Amino acid sequence: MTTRTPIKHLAALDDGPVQVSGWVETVRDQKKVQFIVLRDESGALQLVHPRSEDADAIADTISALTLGSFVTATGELKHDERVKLGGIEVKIETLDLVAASNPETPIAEDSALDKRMDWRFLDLRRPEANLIFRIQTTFEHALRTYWVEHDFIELHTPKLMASPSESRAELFQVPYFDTVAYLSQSPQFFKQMAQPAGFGKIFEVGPAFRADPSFTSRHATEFTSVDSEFSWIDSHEDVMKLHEELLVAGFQAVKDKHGAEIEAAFGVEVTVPTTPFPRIPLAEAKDIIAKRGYEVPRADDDMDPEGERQIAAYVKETYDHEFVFLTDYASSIRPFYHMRHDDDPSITKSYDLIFNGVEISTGAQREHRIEVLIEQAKEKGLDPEELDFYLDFFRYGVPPHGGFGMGLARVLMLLLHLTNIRETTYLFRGPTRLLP
Ligand code: AMO
Repeated sequence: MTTRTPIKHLAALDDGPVQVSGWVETVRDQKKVQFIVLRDESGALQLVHPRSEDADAIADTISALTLGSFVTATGELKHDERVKLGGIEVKIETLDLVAASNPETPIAEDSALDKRMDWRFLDLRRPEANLIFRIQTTFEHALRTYWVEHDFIELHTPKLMASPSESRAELFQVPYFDTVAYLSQSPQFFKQMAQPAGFGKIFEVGPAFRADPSFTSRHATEFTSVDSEFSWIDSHEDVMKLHEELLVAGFQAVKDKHGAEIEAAFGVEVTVPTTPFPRIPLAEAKDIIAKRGYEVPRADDDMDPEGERQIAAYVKETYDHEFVFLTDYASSIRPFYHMRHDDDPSITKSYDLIFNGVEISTGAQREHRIEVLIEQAKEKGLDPEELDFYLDFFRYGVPPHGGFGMGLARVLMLLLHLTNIRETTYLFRGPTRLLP
């Protein structure tokens, strides 16, 4: 039984004997005295060893230490304001080399991102990387707490499917006994199925797969999708309300718990967004950015990444807000399951949520009237027979409902002003990355 104390708890202890474990970050091997900076998951600590004139086994161990090795030390904790690292140090009494590291460290602080990804387990030893996943834990926990307190049920929908879940584009196909299966691109159909199942309000945080061959800073072939879906809505406005309340809960928790650390590590002040977030119909957003001199260079009615940055800049200047809901996307560019406006079927009751200039989410009210749904599927060139299992949900009655899907790594990237979701994904998956 070990009596190891996490490093961050040492400062609160009185001077006296302690045991610590972690990996060796640096060694200063001087003639009279040796220093080790030891790091664990909670912080860093200076260990000190004054060399003895006689045979000195501890000194020999320290001299032979390779950086990154895991060690356990016991010794005397001493508070001393002169110690730069937290005002404490531990004078070594015993030192055990528990697991030695290869002497050559394959990455350095300035290594290229891709190289760091090759050695992700070493890259993640950086305290900022460790912090990112603490923030993610806090954020997800706050969202879950919100959902649970509001009577949502957590689901885990299957990721092996008999049909595409979003579209034939970006679809992974896998051999499945005598047939083929597809990897789920989104829990879309199954989160909707929870409505005729009578669950009322559900959420899921789970993997989604897209066979997207592009190398951008915000696309992965596997990502964590944060999804929610609920019944008895009047319009997509209700979905946006839930969405913004969840984000406020998540950001508040992150700010409360990590605000100071985030400022120190990333130079970013976390802003808890005010509600309601600005909402701008897409057509209006395009007019606004056109007036700012940017015409979206697309043949269809969609927005592009530069347009998203432009409208975000406008919203920041005008409303001092980091978020904007772009609403009412054209039916021509939205999936068949999005509900269209009664008075103008050329636009959908849908939105994209933009955070600091990048899309983090899509949401909508869904079409729940079976005849309309079939018509819309046909119009999109889909075969209703292939969708029959999904259409069946609606043949037995489904109340008005809606929901959203949100990319977790994108939220973290934008929250911390990082430039790539590879930094905020534990193990990134892309077209040329399946390792580690
Ligand atoms: P959409 O396809 O817009 O909508 O995806 C929702 C959100 O998921 C994230 N995302 C991705 N993140 C990383 N890499 C990718 N390749 C990737 N693709 C998407 C984005 C995006 O905003 N079923 C709908 C959601 C719904 O209507 O409920 C859907 O999947 O942050």
